[in-house]
Parts: sequence; structure tokens; C-alpha cells
Amino acid sequence: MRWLRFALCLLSAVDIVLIYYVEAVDRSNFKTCQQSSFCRRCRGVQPGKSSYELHLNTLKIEPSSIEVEMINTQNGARFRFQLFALQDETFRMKINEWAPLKPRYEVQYALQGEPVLNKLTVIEKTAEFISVMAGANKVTVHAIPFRVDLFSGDQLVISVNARGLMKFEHIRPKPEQNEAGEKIEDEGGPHIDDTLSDPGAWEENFKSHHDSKPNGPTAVALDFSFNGAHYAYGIPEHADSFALKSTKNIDPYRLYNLDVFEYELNNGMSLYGSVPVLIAHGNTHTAGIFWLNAAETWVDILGTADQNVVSSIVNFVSGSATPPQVDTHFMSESGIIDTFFMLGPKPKDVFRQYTRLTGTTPLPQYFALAHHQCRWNYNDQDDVRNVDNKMDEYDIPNDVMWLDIEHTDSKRYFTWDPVKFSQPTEMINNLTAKGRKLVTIVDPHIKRDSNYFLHNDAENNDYYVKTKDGKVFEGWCWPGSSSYLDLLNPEIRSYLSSQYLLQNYHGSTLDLYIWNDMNEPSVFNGPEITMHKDSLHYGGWEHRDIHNIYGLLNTVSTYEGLLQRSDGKLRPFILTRSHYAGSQRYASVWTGDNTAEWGHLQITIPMCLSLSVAGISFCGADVGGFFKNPDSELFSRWYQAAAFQPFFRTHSHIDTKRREPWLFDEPTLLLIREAIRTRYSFLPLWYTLFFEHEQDGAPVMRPLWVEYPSEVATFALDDEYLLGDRLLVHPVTQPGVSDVSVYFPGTQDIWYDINTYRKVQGGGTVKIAVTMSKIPVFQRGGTIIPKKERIRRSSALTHNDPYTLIVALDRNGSASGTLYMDDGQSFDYREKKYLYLSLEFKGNKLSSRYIDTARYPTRSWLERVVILGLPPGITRAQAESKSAGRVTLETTYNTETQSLIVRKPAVSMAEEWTIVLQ
Ligand code: MIG
Repeated sequence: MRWLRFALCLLSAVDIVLIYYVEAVDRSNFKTCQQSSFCRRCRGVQPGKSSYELHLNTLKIEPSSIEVEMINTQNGARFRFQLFALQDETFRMKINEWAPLKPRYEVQYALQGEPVLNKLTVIEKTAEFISVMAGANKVTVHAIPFRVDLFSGDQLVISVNARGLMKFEHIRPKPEQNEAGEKIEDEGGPHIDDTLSDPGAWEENFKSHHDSKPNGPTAVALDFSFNGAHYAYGIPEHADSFALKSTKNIDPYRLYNLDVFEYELNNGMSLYGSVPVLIAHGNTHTAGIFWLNAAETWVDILGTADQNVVSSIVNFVSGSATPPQVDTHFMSESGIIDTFFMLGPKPKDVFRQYTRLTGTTPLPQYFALAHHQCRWNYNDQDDVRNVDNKMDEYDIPNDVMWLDIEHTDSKRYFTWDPVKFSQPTEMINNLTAKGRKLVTIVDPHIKRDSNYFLHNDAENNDYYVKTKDGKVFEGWCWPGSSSYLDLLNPEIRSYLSSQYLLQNYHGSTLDLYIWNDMNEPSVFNGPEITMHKDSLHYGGWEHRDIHNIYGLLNTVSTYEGLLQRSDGKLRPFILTRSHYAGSQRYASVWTGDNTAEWGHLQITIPMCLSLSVAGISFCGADVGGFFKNPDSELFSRWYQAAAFQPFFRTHSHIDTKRREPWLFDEPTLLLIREAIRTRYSFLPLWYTLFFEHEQDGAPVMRPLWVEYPSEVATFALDDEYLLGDRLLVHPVTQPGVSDVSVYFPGTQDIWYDINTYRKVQGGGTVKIAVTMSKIPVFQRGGTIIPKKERIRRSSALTHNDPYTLIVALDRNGSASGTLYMDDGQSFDYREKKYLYLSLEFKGNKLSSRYIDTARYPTRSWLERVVILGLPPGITRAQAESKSAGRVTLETTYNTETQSLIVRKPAVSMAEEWTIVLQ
């Protein structure tokens, strides 16, 4: 495959595609655990009595932490163990060498700041263990062998090194070689371990690539057991089920950011991003860990998390089996052990605890939640103009046109093809006249071309990543020979940021936003299609140490640039392919190069759920599938599914057939149009959910168990999810079906079909009939959803439009919800220049009240209220607000659906108001 990649660079784009099409993923391009020497070594550690021990006589107690010396009795290596109590039921554990020969990398940029400490109290201390309390949690640290038990209240939630799989390879001097070329091993301690006998300890090869490993073996590994957990989730990015599978007989899940061609489904191979966050959930408790390490990482999932787990859970719940438990084993190639424990106890506690560490997604601009139209490539500015016009002609709302790599002048980013895109500003202004935006792609590889200002700047200022020998690193990518900015260096990042300024990015305007692709980084002729691990970065760090944050650093630069470009006024919008923990603060993420197949549509749900529970809520997948051509049915179903996923963008490979909706037959065009229009009608809900996400960190697209934590039947669902706590979404992701089986959670809950208003009782699976136009989505009784039902060309044009409220009653005849609005684009909302409303229906009275002081003077008013699940008997309604006084309203009751429509209450949304039914 590598020769292929190489050849690709020399061919025209069209030829490339022909080659793509005969390929599935070429697994031989990517390492297995056995082919990665550190993974082999770490996985080879046998469970049992660990050789790591603490010397409790060295214990130091600080107000928020304890510190103890640790020793590996096998070889005498010494370590520093630290435990920190953090705010909000969170702990941090660091283990590093006591006095490493060279410093070991500690990850930067993932955390949003220094974690806030909490007070810790020692409650018991013996020669064997020490117990401390912080908040509601107790932590017991055992000395011989080393083990840490973390309790939430009385419940043991996480045990560290309970299986004894810890391995911390201290840095050693390179053994000298004797005359025969054999290595002379000198461990310098009383015992030796088997680390050095691994043939890959001091250098290793993969295919034709050599890794010189100047620091030798430096792996760190540790096991974590989650007591009472039925399943573990998270550690994206993988094209696999949401509930993580047992890796007992297969490779561990791999976290190493890679550009994987035509990725396959249902396996733990690496993809473009890595978020080392794992959430373990059981019916009594939720907890999580964050393994802060940016090197190549593998994660084994052991214990009861296997296919049979459901039956064991059922047994457990009925009292006939041992409590469930999931064991995990994290293994990284370098760095230190730095782990955060989020102790819950409820799912939303864990999400809040985690996002206090790495941040939440800032409220996106309103347009970013709307529909995006992309293709590799829109050929020229006329093509863009035509597609844009056709959107209007066919009444298909669209907010953003996207330009892929072909828009540049010979793959030199920040430039425009002088012929095809000769008038970029005019092109952008054509779009903005309709309230639309443009996104252009900026990849991190830099064309080595003396006619390219960026390359010249980088050469002159010594901005490129270096090889192990200190020469500028060169690799092949789209432009041919390329080099890569050393983004670990803050000065180089700010250089890159400055390229986004309007005066530097010629032809751009404030309505142009950015797509960062290929930022794993992708290097066509590099090992595993990426950069050599022994390449060197700022501060002397090896690429090995920081690989998984390269994409994060790329988006940090872009974000800063876009922020500066508007003097900090406008919210940046960025889409990134590579990501790490913390990327949610800067960019949205899409799942890369998927395929126009039903399986790829299905996997969008578990992939985005995995990202969501790991802090990345703004997730989406290429609508229609990137490779190959979707047929009408798949394409329509994909739009319908994506209309209810956070990031909603159509995209396709350069050699696929054009697939703008009007190129399909009329029924298909109508289905697609309807799906997109449905999305637009729900934008007020999306916007409110993202605002709330920024506050509390709970995923926008969320697994059912977040709202129904003890409902075991929700734990392993891959085909449905919730939006906030309001909508249940179960898209049709199979061909030729006339019904889908939807699990409705909550024995006390009622669900309402959003189209028919038909009621379904929660607590079981129900078959829902699906015609081609049906998107199975249900509103939870007890919630209120804001909508805007006047569909226009772009979301910006709906800014002052009136609202519709859908009030779905619970079994007590009540409902509540929220509605958020602001200017849709600026950071003024950080100064609370917004309107955040609490909507409540109780005792036949619907009211709107300010949650915070109203500081956004909206012109929107209330156009309609629909009340679902209302018994007959209401004959009239009356609205009351300050400026309009009391007004009697028209109502229509539908006996069949038990729904009442209140027409034109016409109260201003800027005021508090009440509507009374009589
Ligand atoms: O190696 O820019 O995932 O969305 O269209 C392919 C061309 C490079 C990969 C991205 C895809 C994009 C394509 N890029």
C-alpha cells in the first residue's frame, strides 16, 4: 500500500480514485500489537503479584496530595507516586521516574488549565496502606504490592493495578555492544526484568521503516478495574460498537492517530483521532478515567464485557450472580502515568467532572448547526455559484458551501487556484448575500516550493519538524514533497495562526471558516502513513511522545487565528479530522473517509456516541458516504439520520458521481429536502442543547443510559440515542425495511411520535412502521421543544422568525423545557447578552420565565403552541404578557391524537408570558 500512496502523489486525482476503488483497508499497513514492541511487552505481563511497591516510610502529606516513593523490585527502578485530590469528586494520580536519565514527556494543551485542587485528609495509615478522604470519596493506597482503591461513598468503584499489570520502563543508558555485536545488558539494579530481551527494545522495523529509538524502551502500562460496571465506553476513535468489546481474543483497541484508507467496520484499529477517556457504567454507578498520554496507546478490555454480558447482568440484577466488573489495561509507548479518576456517581456527574478538566465545546455559531454542502471538489467559482443557486431553486436550505484541496493554487494552502477561483471574495460575498458561509480546507503539510511564501517563511525561520539527525523532515503528501510545521513550538503556532488574518489570507473574509484535514499528520510515505516516531520537535521531544496531540495543536493554531481575525468577537468554526482530549474546545470532528454502504451509515451512531461520551459532542459523518456512490434509498436514509446528528454535512470523494439532491429522481429529491427542512425546524433545540452543553458538559447526542442509568436494556444500544433529554432518535439504517424496532426507555415515561403525535408507553420495544419519508423520532413526555417552522434558504434568514413550542405532557399532565437565543455568532453571550427561558406547563398553564436576566432583545414572537397528550375539554386559551395584556386565543383540539393547537399567541419571546387553558 505504501508504494501505492507514493504513486498516488504522482497521478492525477482521477487516476487516484480508480486505484482507491479496488482497495479495501490494507491491514498490512498498520501494526498489530504483536508488531509493536512495547505493546507486545506490556501485553505480555502476566496478572498476579505486581513487582511495584511503595515505601510508605517516605510518605509526604500535603494539603491536597500525598507523595510516596515507589520501587520496581524486579530491577530496583525508583518512581515517584503522587495522588492529588481535585474538585468535584475527581482524583489525579501521577507516577514518574524518581530521577529519569532524561525528562519524560508530560502532555500539554489537553487540559483547559491547572486542575483545581481539593482538600485531602488522611484517615488511616499503617505500614501496609494509607487511606485518604476528599469530598465524598475515600482512596486507599496499598503498598505491597502497589494497588489503589477508589471508593464513592462505601462503594468500591475503581481499583488500580488490581491485576498487577503495571509496567513502567525506566529510561536506561543504551547497552554497549561487544565485538560480536551482541548487546551487553546492564540493569544497574539487584534484579533484571525482561524488557531488554525484546528484540524491539532498542530499535525496531516496520515494513521498510526503521525506528531508531534512541531512548530505548520507555513504555508505561497499568490496569484499571471497574467494580459494578457492566460496560465500558469511549476511547474513540474506532469504527466499532458503542459498548466496548472484550479484547480477550483479539487485538486491544488502538489509539494512534492515523489516516486509514477505506477503514473497515467493527474492529479496534486506530483511526484519525485518539481520546484516552473511558467511561464505565453499571446500573448503580458510573465512573471514568482519563489516561493523559499522547504517545501510541493500546487498551485491552477484559472482565465481563463480552457478548454474554447481558445475560450475566440479568442474572446479577435478579440476584443470582457475582457483581459485574470490567477490567481494562492501558499501555503507552512513552510519557508518564498521569491518570484522572472521575468518580461520578451518576453519568452526568462524570461528564461534568471530565469536562472540568479538558473543557466543553463553546457554543457554535448558529449556522454551524445547520446544513453544510461539501464535495471533493466544487470545481470552480461558477460551480459554487450554480450549486448555491440550485439550492434555492429546489427549496433546499443550506448554510455553508465547502471547498476541498483543489481550490488552492497547487495545494498551497491559503492560496486560490488563479483560474478556477480567480474571484474568491466575490464568490464569498455571493454566498453571504443569502446568509451563507464558505469553508476552505487548510491541511498541515506544506509544499516544499520556493514559490510558496509559507515554505519560505518556514525554511527561513527554521519552523519545520526535524528528522532524528536534525535535518528538515520531508514527506510525501498531496502537494508532493512536503514538510510540517513544528506545532509544539508556541511561536510557530502563532505564525500559523497569523496566516488566517484577513490581511494575510488574501481573498478571505470574516465569513470564511476552516477545515483542517490530514492532521494526524498524514504522511503518504511514512510508517503507517504518518511521521517517523524518532522525528524531533521543539524542546527535543520525539514525535513518539506527542504524536496524538499534533492534530489538537493544529486546531489550537487555527482557533487562535480565527479568533484574532475578528478581534475576539466572532466564534470560530473549525472542522478537524484528527483530535485528542480537549479538541472539543476548538473544533468539530467528523469521522473521516467512510463509504456509501449501510454498515457505514449504521456505525455513525456508535462512533458519534463514543466521541460524545469522551467530551466531543460536535460530531458528524460524511452524509452519503465518502467513497462509492449511494443509491437513492441509502442516500435518503443517510440524510434523515444525519438531520438528527450534531454536525450535518454532505461530502463525497472526487471520483464519485455528483450527488447534489436534484440529480436524483424526484421522490428522492423530496425526501432529502424534507430531511434538511426538518433539521432547520429543530435548530432552536440544537442551539439550546449546545448552549447547555457548554455549561454542564453532558453530551448533546447521548446514550439512553445517561437518562436511564439503571435500565440495563439501554446499555448496549447501537441504533438509537437521545438528543438532550428530549428526543429519542432511531433512524432507519437498513435497506428495504417497513418497520424498525425501537426501544422506548422509562416505564413511567410516555413518548410521542414527532410526526403523528401517537403515544408510546416507555419500558419496552415497539415496532414502528416506516415509509420512505419516516424518520423515527419521539419526544419525551414531560418536555417542551422549541422550533422554527418557517423554512428559509439559510438559518441566518430565520433569525427573527417566530417560534413554535411543542409541549409533550407526562403522565401528570406536566412538561418543562428551556429555550436559548442570542445573536447567533458573537462572544457577547459570554457577557450574558442572551435570553435563556424556562418554559413550564403545569395545571393547564404554560409559562415562560427568564432563567437569567434578559439581555438579548429578540424580535421573535410565539407563533404556535402544540400540546400533546392533553385530555379533551379545553375550549379556550388566554395569553397574558406585559405589552399585549390579556388576549383570547383560538385553539383546535384533535380528539384522535389528543393534541391541542393554540394559534398565534403572538406574545413576544423577549417578555415573560403565560398562556392559560380553560
Ligand atoms: O487523502 O482533501 O478525509 O474528506 O475530501 C484524502 C481530500 C484527503 C481526506 C478527507 C476527505 C477529503 C480528502 N482528504
